Amino acid sequence: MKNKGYFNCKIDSIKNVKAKQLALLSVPTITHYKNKKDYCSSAPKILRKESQKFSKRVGSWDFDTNSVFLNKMSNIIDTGNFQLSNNSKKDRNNLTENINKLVQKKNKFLVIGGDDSVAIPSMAGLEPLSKVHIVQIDAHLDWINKLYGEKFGRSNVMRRVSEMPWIKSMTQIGLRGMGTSKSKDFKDANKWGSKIFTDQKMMNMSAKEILKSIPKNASVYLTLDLDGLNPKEFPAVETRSPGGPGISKIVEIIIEIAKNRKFVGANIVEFAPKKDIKNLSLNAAIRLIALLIQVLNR
Ligand SMILES: [Mn+2]
Repeated sequence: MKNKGYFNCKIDSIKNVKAKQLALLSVPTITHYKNKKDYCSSAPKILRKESQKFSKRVGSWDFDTNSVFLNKMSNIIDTGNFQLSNNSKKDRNNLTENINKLVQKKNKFLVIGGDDSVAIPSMAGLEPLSKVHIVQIDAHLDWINKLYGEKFGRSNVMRRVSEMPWIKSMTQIGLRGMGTSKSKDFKDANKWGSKIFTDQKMMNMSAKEILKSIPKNASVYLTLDLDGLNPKEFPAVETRSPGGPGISKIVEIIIEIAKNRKFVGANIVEFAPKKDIKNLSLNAAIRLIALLIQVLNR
């Protein structure tokens, strides 16, 4: 029997993705910090398998998007598991090249990680768009230049992205407590022009208000680090940061972006399956992936 993809969609090579189709990419962690263990490379396979249990819901009413769930199923292509060599630079370039080709063909895409380091080569692939706004949801700033001798790891994401000429602006949502960022990192983010909505700042803000930070004529890409969510709703992350936006807030933000901006793609990263509690996060991740597929597949 032929293998099935997310929600039982078709699996095909990334080279065969046709015009206007939505491409799903499953990418294990590419760039590890030295001496840090791998905690989320198993995530894409677990999420795909879980999503297949929901394939019976195809045709159900989706209350998040007010539309029929997976109405245009044939438009969704699961491009299979991204294969890694033992050379992270080569793997990053390979991912970037693949995404660059999709973007050139105007395909929308969703990257399912893997840890947050996967977001760097993904956003590098947005180059053909020339004017991109990044929305990052994360408990952490991720503006560290170099950590444990590495510049392309999960804490370096927004700094690396800020250096890409096609990334013109960014909104960072959900920051709280203290991570590994220093005051210089925060100053640099501000100086660059990042619009920062800390957990405290956004607490009583609607998604519409937050979206005012996003230029109307930009292509919008969402980088969703799941540790940005309240760990009481999403415990399966390596670093649990108490507080933060819940699933409903994230859903609201995604729907607003999809409705009012040019939404071109997203990545969802940092699901650490072993840290889950009674499948709470697994279910939440499926809801978010389903939503992203729904809104990107229009
Ligand atoms: Mn994070």
